[in-house]
Amino acid sequence: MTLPILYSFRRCPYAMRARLALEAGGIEVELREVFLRDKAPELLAASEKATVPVMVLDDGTVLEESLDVMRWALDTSDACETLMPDQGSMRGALALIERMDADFKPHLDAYKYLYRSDQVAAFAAREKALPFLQELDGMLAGQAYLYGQKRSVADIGVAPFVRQFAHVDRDWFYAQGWENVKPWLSAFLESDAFKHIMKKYPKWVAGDDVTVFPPSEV
Ligand SMILES: N[C@@H](CCC(=O)N[C@@H](CS)C(=O)NCC(=O)O)C(=O)O
Repeated sequence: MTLPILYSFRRCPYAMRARLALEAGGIEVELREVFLRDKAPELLAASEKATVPVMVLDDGTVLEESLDVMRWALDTSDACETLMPDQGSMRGALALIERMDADFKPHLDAYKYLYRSDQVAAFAAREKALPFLQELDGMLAGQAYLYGQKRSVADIGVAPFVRQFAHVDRDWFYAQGWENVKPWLSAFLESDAFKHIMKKYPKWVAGDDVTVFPPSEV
């Protein structure tokens, strides 16, 4: 049986959420670790835009967006049940992820990329990212996860980006209020699922043995 192929990059938050959704559904794929500065020709042939993650299914279908990989995992496995919010709806949880991509991620990118070269601009971008974090903090009041007391698709879709935001300047991040976001992020970082999907792999080249993801052990 041929497995779907997942082109992935360990540290990419989009690839993380795709891997988390696959892991939640117990879906096995052939993982091909990509180096962004030296992308495999096979990735470039499968996807013109060649961002990660990219998933190539058995029938040749190519999923070029992390959210499409997540939706595919929800549709084809137990992930739909495992990652179903216990408050609100799956649709609402997915909409939160889309809103994060549109309203938070651009400011996160500017903050991260300008941090070393232009702190005034970086801090202005950081300021613009704050309303979304404050919204998350409000959602997490009195509950462990964004949509209740169980992990849902929203948590795995959003947390990798909050991690990236926190890591730009950890001292500053952990000195802020966000009394609900901080424990939520810590629980995510310490979760078995996160450890499982963060296993390190060497760069894939054609001819390598197949790497099956999720790994049987971390
Ligand atoms: N909208 C895409 C964005 C994916 C994305 O931008 N991934 C980054 C890495 S985190 C990437 O591949 N960038 C292209 C590059 O660096 O060449 C998704 O959700 O999958």
